[in-house]
Order: sequence, then structure tokens, then C-alpha cells
Amino acid sequence: MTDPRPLTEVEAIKAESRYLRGPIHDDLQSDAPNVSAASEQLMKFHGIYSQDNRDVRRERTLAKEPLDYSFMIRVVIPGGRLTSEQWLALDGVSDAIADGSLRLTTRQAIQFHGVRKGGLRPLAAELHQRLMTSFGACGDVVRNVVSCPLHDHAESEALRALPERLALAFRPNTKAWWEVFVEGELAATGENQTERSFYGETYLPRKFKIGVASANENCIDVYAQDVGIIPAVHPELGQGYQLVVGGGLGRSYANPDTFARLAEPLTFVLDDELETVIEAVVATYRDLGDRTDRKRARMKYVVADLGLAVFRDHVEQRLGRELRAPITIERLGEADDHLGWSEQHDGTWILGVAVRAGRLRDNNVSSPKAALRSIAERYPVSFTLTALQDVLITGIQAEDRAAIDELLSAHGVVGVDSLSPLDRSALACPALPTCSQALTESERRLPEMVNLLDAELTTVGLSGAPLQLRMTGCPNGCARPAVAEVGIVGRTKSTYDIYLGGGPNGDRLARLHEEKVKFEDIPSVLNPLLAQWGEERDGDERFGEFLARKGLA
Ligand code: SRM
Ligand code: SF4
Repeated sequence: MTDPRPLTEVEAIKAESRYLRGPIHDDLQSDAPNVSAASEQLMKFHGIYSQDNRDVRRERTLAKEPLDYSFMIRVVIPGGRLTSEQWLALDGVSDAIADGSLRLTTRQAIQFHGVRKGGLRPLAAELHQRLMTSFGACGDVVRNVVSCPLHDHAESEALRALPERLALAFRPNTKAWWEVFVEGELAATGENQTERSFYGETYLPRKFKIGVASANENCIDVYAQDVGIIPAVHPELGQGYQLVVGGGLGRSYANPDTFARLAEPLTFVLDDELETVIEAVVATYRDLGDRTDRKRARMKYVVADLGLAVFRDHVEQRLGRELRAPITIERLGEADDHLGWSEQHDGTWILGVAVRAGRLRDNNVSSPKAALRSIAERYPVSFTLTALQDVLITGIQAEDRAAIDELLSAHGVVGVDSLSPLDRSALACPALPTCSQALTESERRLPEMVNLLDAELTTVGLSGAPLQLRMTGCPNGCARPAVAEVGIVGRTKSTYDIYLGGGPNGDRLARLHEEKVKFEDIPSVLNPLLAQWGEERDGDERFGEFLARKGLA
């Protein structure tokens, strides 16, 4: 039976867009600092968000002045891997066209903030020249494919290639980005174009996320993905992948029927079956996802509403054969943040550098961005972004290690061993002043929260104990607080909801502990449980494991 509810406005905009072109070309030509509502929606597919500086929104509105419009651009970086030339180009763009910072994201991408409309085409041209794109970084398509950065074994070359392979397999056919943003002049008509069948003319109901885990640990939060890929060995068939489906962490206060959900095992696939099986999953979502309510349009709701068994039937219909049963796999280990020095099988070294809340920006105290630029210019290295908002310098020759350490230290970059475990693991989303959805602060107040909680750990005699902190300015959950030991989620302008009991294995949802807590009261709300953990924990038992064992969260 067809759904009698009307489709969302975004569905109409997509349908009329001539494969994601719409009025963007004309809007870019106009003198206005912003773009039309239709272009705003379509530009998301091109990795571009229309924003305004929320710090000055109120005064501008009161003064009846136009808002301070700018754009956020997200660059697709499959598996987070960049050559040093690409790193230098992105660094250059951040100074020349954006606000001087590079924002490393929780999905191994890079965002530019504060780009004016006139900078969009030059920025796209620079990306195109360096074999990068922002196309598909946002919008109702398969987003940047994340992957554990360290598949460091000769036999895992196939794994290392997977993010790029999947990025190519699921990138839409339309040439709209190239025509509108790079070529610019072309009258973009979209005639005689077809789109990949698993997208169709209106693409997916909503965003779709794919992540490739390590077989050993969970640094990408594989159970938070629409499709999570876990390398595994089948008892009869050998090496392949366990596919888990239906994860997602966003919630909406306005819609109580929204929730965070962990992905469940769907099937075991061999390497040469991967694309066709994921295509069938994507096509199932294309057909069954809710196109009438964008708050409930993610694939996790299809899996939750139908149940995994019925969802599997639908995937099998589209695949044209039965799916193999999933296998039993070991619990994935705690997320490895890959920070500090580690040697690789080929004798080169990796140095993981912690970046607080993913924001690389130079100031009077330290200049990490300049340090990384110098390293890219002077040494034959590459870069890999992690899903924990940090950056790894890869391919370092043993003889360059000391000089690289010195260079970082001269720029005031603190070595990872000097950070508290809490600081090291802490994530925060951008929130104010750029994010249109933010209810309150996140990234800007993360340093304060780290200091407050580190002090609270000291008060209860747990100085330096590992504690995983993730903070967001709203329940969309961009820093994945829903699976953290301590998740602090913006609720109102001045309060946060506290979620507790997830953990670094990423396989347990945190539960709501207390609602509407003022920022400065968060440590005292946590104090009794932290103290109890200190007294009653089993050896090195983590806070999240302790809370789950005791039924406290
Ligand atoms: Fe996110 C929307 C930032 C990872 C769930 N996210 C947004 C927007 C675009 C706000 C908006 O819609 O106007 C934010 C841009 C703010 C800004 O000023 O930059 C934004 N999300 C981010 C990033 C940059 C956070 C970060 O600290 O790094 C991450 C970019 C990832 C990337 O490179 O692609 C980011 N977002 C996530 C994740 C984590 C993940 O994917 O591993 C989630 C939770 C997982 C999930 O998808 O369920 C997430 N973002 C959302 C949602 C809720 C979606 C939903 O299911 O309802 C929204 C709201 C939306 O899409 O309408 C959202
Ligand atoms: Fe914005 Fe909310 Fe995502 Fe933070 S969690 S970036 S406030 S959408």
C-alpha cells in the first residue's frame, strides 16, 4: 500500500533538479550573499552548507541587517588518506578562502568554515586540480566512507583499498558538481543523463553511511553506520566481511519516535560480493525509507520497524538470491586512537597527533597547522585523518623522527603523552557559531569541560584514569555521544542531557542519566558514580563497563 502522506519539499526539489543542478548556477551568479532555498538543499549534495554566524544573528536581526552568511564546505576523503600535496592544497585554501582553520571531522573528512559565496568556485577548482571533491560529502547519498587507518599488514592491501573502492562504487553519476562549480560557465542542463539505479532520480530518502572497521578494534564506531563492514574469517569460506546494518545515532527532541540504534549482523560476504550486496541494501533503503518525514527517514528506522528478518527478505528480493547467514565474531576491542609513534611493517613510522575537537588553527600558544605544513613541505610523508578527529603523519623515515618531534615541539604542539587520557579521547562537534542546528555550545567549551572533569577525577582519587568524553550541541549526535562512556548532549541554550554507560568498544548505547544539567553542574552530577567506580571497579575496568555491570546505566 502506498503511503498517503505527502512527500517532503526536499523530495520535490530533488525530483525537479535535473540531477542535482537546480538553480545553483544562477544563484552563484547573483550578488546576494546567500542562495535560494532550493539551492541550499541541493548544494548539500555538493558538500556545501549555507550557514550564518550565529554569534551576531540576534543583533543583526534586531538592527534589520542581513545575516552574516557564509558556507561550510566538506571535502570527501575516503579512509581519511591524503598525499602531502593534497594536505598543502587544503591548508592553502583554509587561509586564502576560508576562516584560516581546517576542521577534521568524525568521519575522516575536512571542513572549511566561513567561505563567502564568491569563494565556492575557486575552492572547487582547487579541489578538482588536486583530485579531490566535496561532491557527495553531504546530501541524500552514500557519504565519505570511513575506515580504520591502520590496516598495517601486507595481506591487508585489499582492506586498505576498500574506502576508495567503495567511494567510486557509490559516487553518483551526475556531473553536476563539475559543471556547476568547476566548469562554471556551462549551461548545466542534465539532459541525456542517467543516474545509478540504486539512487534513481530522487536519490536516497536521507544520508547513508558506510564504515570499514579493523578486525581487532573499533576506532570508527562500526555499529553507528548504516552499513558497517567488519573483516572476518568464515569457518569454511575463509577471509571476508561481516556486514552489520541499521546503525545511526541521531535523535530529535521534537519527534519522540526517533532514537539511537546499533547496527545488527545481516550477512557474511566474500570480497567480490561486497558491492552487489551493499547495492541491494542501498536499493532496499531507496524503496522503503520514509520520504515523508526527514526526521525519521534514516535506514535504521526501516530495519527497526520491519525487523531484521523482513529487512533481509527485501534485500534478497533486490539481490536476486539468498544472503549467507552472518557468522559469530569476537567482540571488537577498545578503540585504538592511533596516537603517538608506531612502527609499520615496511620499517616506516607513523606519528599520530591529537587535535582538540578536530580544529586545526594556529594561535599565540601553539601553531599545529603551521607545524604540519612544514612537515608536509620538508619530509616525504602522507597524512591520514582518523574518525576520532585526529591526524596521523604516515610514511615517516626512521631518521626523520627526531627532527619531526623537534619541529612539533618548537610549534608548541603537545606530545600525546602529556595529555590526560580524558583529553586524549574527548570529541566535540562544531556547534556554535556555525551549526544551524546547535542548541548550545560544544567545541568552544570542550577545553573547559575537559579541565572540569579531569579535576573531578582528581577529587575522587582517580587522577589520570581513562574516561571517554563526547560532547555535542544537540541530539543529532555528530561526535557520537550516544556510544560514549560520558555523553554530554545540548538540550537548551544553557543545559545539557548527560548520557552514561557506552564505551570505547562502541557496542553499547549510553543511557540517559540526567536531563537539563547546567554546564558547571555536570562534574558534581557525575561525582557519585565516578567515586563509586573508583572504589568498586574490577581491576582496570572502564567506567562504561562498570556502569553496565552494576546496572547503573
Ligand atoms: Fe553531523 C547534521 C557536523 C558527523 C548526525 N552535522 C550536521 C550539520 C551539517 C548541521 C546541519 O545539518 O546544518 C553539522 C555541520 C556543523 C558545522 O558547522 O560544521 C554536522 N557531523 C558534523 C561533523 C563535522 C561533526 C564533527 O565534529 O566532526 C561530522 C562530519 C562527518 C563527515 O565528515 O561526514 C558529523 N553527524 C555525524 C555523525 C557521526 C558519524 O557519522 O560517525 C552523526 C551520527 C551518526 C548518524 O548519522 O546517525 C551525525 N549530523 C547528524 C545528524 C542527525 C541525522 C539523523 O539521523 O537524524 C544531523 C542532522 C541532519 O542531518 O539533518 C547532522
Ligand atoms: Fe550541529 Fe548538533 Fe551536529 Fe553538533 S551535534 S554539529 S550541534 S547538528
